[in-house]
Amino acid sequence: MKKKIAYVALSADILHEGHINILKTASKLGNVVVGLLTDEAISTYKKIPYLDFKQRKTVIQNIKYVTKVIPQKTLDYVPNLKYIKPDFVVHGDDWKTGIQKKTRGKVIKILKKWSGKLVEPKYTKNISSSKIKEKIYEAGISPENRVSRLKRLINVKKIVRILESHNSLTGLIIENLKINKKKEYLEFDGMWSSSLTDSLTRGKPDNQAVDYSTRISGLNEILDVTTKPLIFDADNGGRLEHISYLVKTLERAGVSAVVFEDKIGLKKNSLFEDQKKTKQDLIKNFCKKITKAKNAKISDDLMIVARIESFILGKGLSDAIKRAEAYSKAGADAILIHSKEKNPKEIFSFSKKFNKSKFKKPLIAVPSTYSKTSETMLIKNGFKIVIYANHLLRASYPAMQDVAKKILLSKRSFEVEKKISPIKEIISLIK
Ligand code: SPV
Ligand code: MG
Repeated sequence: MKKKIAYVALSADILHEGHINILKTASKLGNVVVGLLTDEAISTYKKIPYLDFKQRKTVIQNIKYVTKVIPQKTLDYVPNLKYIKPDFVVHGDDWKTGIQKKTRGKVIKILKKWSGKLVEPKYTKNISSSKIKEKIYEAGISPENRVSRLKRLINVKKIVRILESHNSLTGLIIENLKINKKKEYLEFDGMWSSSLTDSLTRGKPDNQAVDYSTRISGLNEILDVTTKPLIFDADNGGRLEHISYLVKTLERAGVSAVVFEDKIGLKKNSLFEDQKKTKQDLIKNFCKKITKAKNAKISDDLMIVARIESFILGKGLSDAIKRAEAYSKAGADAILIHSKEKNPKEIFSFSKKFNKSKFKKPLIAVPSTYSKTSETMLIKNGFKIVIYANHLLRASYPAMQDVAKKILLSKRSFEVEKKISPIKEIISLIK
């Protein structure tokens, strides 16, 4: 008689005795087929796994209770169950409540079609991958691990969501904010170290008056208390001769991507209307910078990003494309195409063309002025990373100004109490 089949779906990023218990139970019922959740499937409801699909597969298929491993591409079991028609599905009884309740209902319904059975061993108490992961996060992250996370996110997520961080507190907001909205799990994937907000928080203009050493010292403070990847805005990188030192320092700190912009001369923020005095670098010279940066880094995972300012300077699409292809050939791992228009027309015309090029690389958008453009639209138009480049600073400035004004006018602080964090909350914000 043909041996029965028992199906078990697993993420299996961090294995513990709970998993083994499930697999052992399943193996007593028949041949165990593991539906191993793909990185993409996992990223729809929690952080991407530490180990990628291939690594997790190697571990699982070598467990003695397992007969076969197949990918499960969605959280929903139904497509795989329809395909395999297992006699049993085995899952810990913890999913009877909480977010997995619906998935469980669907499993029961589909199993009925071929008289399959759901077997639910008692959940192993006091052990869960999430708890182990929390402990790992508390211990921090190695620079190597942080550097590599951005590339993995690009491979797994439809779009990688980055928010500006100008100090440790803003880093912690990005690190910890999680929202479960209906079926969707939402979080920021990483941080943007912005030259604009790094300058403004120090009361200086965004013209490189704040030197790299100062910025890197702030950066290290952010990295001290976070684990998510960080993209560093390096302006134009300074002199060619200095670029390799900058890249090495940033890599050692754990930065995942360094963005160089193709402008020369005294730096002026790209969002100013008047760009008359701003000059763009020669393609040839900027390519040298990219190559220099590429040669300086040690890890394959650190991304060198070329930022194109053609649209900012009123040059057209063909100039932007010509530069993108040259920078990509010179070794850029991604292209940031900047714009200060109110709508995304020009950057979408760029992505349409560049994504057909044989030199195509992942595209980054910075929708500061075209903020009506949604992530869905960016995905549709072929962008892989979105950077919200200045929003936490822009949020805090009017709030602080308002409170300062009110105290001045009221000649006491009672009137602002309702608008600010209660003392009780602020003193215990950092545990
Ligand atoms: C920054 O945030 O510093 C940037 C983006 O470089 S922009 O301000 O638009 O130039
Ligand atoms: Mg900048």
